Amino acid sequence: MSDIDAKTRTRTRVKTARPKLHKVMLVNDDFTPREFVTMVLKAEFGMNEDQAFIVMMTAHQKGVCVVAVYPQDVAETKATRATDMARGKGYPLLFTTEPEE
Ligand code: TYC
Repeated sequence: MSDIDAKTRTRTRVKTARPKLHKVMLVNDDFTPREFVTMVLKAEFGMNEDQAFIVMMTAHQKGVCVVAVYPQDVAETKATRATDMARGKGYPLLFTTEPEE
């Protein structure tokens, strides 16, 4: 094979695209008690009291706060479980997911 042929051959891609991580977002509302939000953050996202309080207050003041990032399936499962915990008590608390940039 000539040099020109070798240079123009297509290379097999070695790098595998890393799947995008997804953010779990905490959305503020006017009804869910602060203590309940903090409890859910600790129970589902493994936060301690201080971490959970900061995330809860950030959502309370800004309207929304990033809770954590995970692979898509984990993010969706955790957001659903956390939201369902609130529905079980009749609260409108909402966790959403979105792909990281
Ligand atoms: N805003 C709620 C209240 O004052 C507390 C709250 C905080 C609710 C964060 C949801 O994502 C939330 N009781």
